[in-house]
Amino acid sequence: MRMINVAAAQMGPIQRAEGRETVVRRMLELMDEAKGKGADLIVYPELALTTFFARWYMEDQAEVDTWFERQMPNDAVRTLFERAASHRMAMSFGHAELTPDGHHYNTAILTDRDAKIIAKYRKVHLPGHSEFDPERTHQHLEKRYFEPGDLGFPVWRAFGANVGMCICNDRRWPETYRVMGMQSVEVIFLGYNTPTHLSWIPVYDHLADFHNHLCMQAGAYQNSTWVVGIAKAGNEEGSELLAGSCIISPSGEIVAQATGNGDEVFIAKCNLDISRFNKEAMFNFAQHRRVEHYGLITERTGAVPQR
Ligand code: CDT
Repeated sequence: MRMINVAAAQMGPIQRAEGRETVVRRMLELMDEAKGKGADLIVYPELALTTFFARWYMEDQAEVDTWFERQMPNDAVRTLFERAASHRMAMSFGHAELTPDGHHYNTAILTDRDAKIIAKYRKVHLPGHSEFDPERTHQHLEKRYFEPGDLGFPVWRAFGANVGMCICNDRRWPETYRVMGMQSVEVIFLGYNTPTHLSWIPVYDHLADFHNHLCMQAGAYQNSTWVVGIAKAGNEEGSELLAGSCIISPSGEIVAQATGNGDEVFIAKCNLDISRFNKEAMFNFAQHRRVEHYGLITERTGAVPQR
């Protein structure tokens, strides 16, 4: 049986003035706790090293760039990599990436059990807007500060499994999971920073938790894969972020879940072999997909109403 003990490391809020060193200390505590629970791998949220800076409008690019990592690993996270290697624990976390040739991405990495980076994903579906919006109590300027990821949705062979990653808003799009499903993905790691109140369209605020689980559970079931969804949660700079971190089995069921909205580790023993059940039955793609009818999905971006 192919088993992997996955630790979900939900993080509480990170305030703007909180330096990376302080945050890394929190991440180390979570990692040590995960080690005590027997974890093989730990998953942290999107933009795990800083506050969700896209809520602030900034015009000075030099200031914006202070939120980005120019190298990974770097001095600020060195201890995290060292501790992971000494625990023989793989890890995944999100950070803002500034490449040597000046590109800005919302990125997640995956390391092996020697803390060597073996996979990198760059967020494809960037939500929000690119200019200051006076209607909003908090901005959501991901389209201003990041470029859409240029790596697609790869699936890597690691830990005896087919592993994929995506980030936050990606989880709301069925295409995200299906492209990985087409590569026989068995476990997906994803971190999120989700404001519970969207001031410009508050109509679904009360359903934030439901929608979070709905899309991840559907993605897991329809592609017969484990999904590990990890929040940065709680009140960050006056913006309330959703909690609800969870580990979802290929059946679509939540098998482990955070209990609060702060720093918290919980674990699930994920049997990768059960992802075969529906890969060979209900969602046996080779037998049942009808690609001749799916063309519009890649031909069109926006919906065109019928006349
Ligand atoms: N970080 C992120 O992608 N958050 C989005 C909220 C978008 S509201 C403009 C999410 O889908 O959770």
